[in-house]
Amino acid sequence: MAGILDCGGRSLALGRPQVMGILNVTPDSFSDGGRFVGADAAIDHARSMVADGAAVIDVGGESTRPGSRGVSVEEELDRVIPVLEALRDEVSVPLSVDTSKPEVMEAAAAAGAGLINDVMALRRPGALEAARCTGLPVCLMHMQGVPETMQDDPRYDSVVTEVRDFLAGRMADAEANGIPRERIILDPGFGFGKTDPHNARLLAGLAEICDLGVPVLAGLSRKSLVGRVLGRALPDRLAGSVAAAAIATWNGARIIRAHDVAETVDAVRLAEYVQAGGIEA
Ligand code: 9MG
Repeated sequence: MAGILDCGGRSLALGRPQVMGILNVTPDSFSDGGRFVGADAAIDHARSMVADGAAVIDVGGESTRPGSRGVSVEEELDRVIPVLEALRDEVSVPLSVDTSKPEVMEAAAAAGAGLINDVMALRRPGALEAARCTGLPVCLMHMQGVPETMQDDPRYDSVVTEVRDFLAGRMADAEANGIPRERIILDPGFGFGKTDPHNARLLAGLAEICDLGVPVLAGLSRKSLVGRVLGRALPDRLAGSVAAAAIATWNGARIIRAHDVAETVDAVRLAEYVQAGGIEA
């Protein structure tokens, strides 16, 4: 299992669980759409997430919330590239780019991204090749269907087994295409083509995904699972998101993707401490 992940020359220390701060530069993301679209607002927010303990910042220019439609390559480039270029001089932690498009992967790497976060797990034509050429680590996420329709009627016979097998297959494909295992992160994709019971089973069974032997990323922050189970509207999902982060950490996740970084870092550190039997990291 990874100790230090080389993110284009910046280190992500995965010897302990870390928090990835979410920076959506989209006008329509599900929980913070439009708030950080301008480069100045994005930089301020990234700086404050790093001060709160984020070990990596994930910059996304296309919403992947249920029901959302994609944007063009040009639109996505216009949103993320200026922000990455500005951020690389403003924060010292690795920058991740949340994209499925090969053109954006390559341009983002040139603009300072050190990690590719692909919710399509490099399934788009040209994505495997683009990711390999950047030499950057990649997060491969599971999704059943596409964002526009993925929540219509997701079905599995055995969700944990199917998600694990899919991720193992994508990892094998990446390795066969020149992306070494040491550069791979896996993610079960909470909320991406899954009902609440599917998400619950995946969270409880996360250790089976971790058994694939590479770091696992979990993203549950402010998601509908939290909202529906607890009966909470978007502004009131902090406590549920933090609880989900603690459970994911306890079950082996090494990177927690979160909006509310300070609170999530507390939850992750507490889970880590208890798991280590009360020994400080
Ligand atoms: C972009 N994005 C939204 N939710 C996500 C999740 O759960 N994991 C990853 N890797 N990316 C996500």
